[in-house]
Amino acid sequence: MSISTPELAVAINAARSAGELIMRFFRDGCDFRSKNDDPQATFNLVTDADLKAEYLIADIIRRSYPAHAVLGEELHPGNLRADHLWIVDPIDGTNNFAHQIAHFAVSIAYYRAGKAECGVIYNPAREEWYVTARGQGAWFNECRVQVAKTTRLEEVLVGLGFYYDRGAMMEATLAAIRDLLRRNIHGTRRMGTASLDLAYVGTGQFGAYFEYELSPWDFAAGRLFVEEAGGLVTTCAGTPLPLAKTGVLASNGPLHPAVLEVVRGHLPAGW
Ligand code: LIP
Repeated sequence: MSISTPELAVAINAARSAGELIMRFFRDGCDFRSKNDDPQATFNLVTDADLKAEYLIADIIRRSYPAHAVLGEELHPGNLRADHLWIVDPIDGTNNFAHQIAHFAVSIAYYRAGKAECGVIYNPAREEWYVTARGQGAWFNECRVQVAKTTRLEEVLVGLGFYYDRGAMMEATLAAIRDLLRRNIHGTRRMGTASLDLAYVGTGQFGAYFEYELSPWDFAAGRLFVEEAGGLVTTCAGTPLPLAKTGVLASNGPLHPAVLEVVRGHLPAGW
């Protein structure tokens, strides 16, 4: 790898170890269950692999940085205002994983004083590493990458995601898809893994990506990857991205205004 920081080395080691554990579950098949208490929203899934992987990642981080805070999707409440904060999604794309679709990732990011310093997004099913560090660029499997160069929506794919609601958020997303398709984009892609969607903006495979509601562990590493690849990441309202549950809009930069006009235009009321 042509970039390195002490924290990035720990993140890569933790991602590799978690990936080995996750792939054992993936090959053997893994029971899943709904996270939601709401019987109507049974599609927010979790597996034993998520839980064991998050324990393993946190343990590896704490062996090097015992005083640092860890925020993890499944088990670690973490303090978003901690000076040294690790943000972990042990399996981003759990629904894909649970249904034996090999498109999921371990996402680990390190933040210092509220700023992203480094991150790794690792798809163990395909041995794909998306690695970044502040000021050191965005790298895909040892190759430095950059966002798409085009200024025209008619030349790109746009990634997107659906939050777990089946109400206003879903309707807003469907309306935004319709308007983007009417602008003659090459197509939309709902791949089911936000961190990899953001990585695809960084590599130029997507011109843009949006989702009206994500958690910090979904985007903590991917936002830095996009920015280090020369792109732009904001909320779906076009404001600076907070480290909180929020909508996310990422692009190569030149396409941001056009995609923002569509996405912001359909923002659910009150979001
Ligand atoms: C998922 C994201 C996806 C989003 C899902 C879910 P998880 O993360 O990667 O983009 O649409 O609602 O948030 O829950 O699989 O870690």
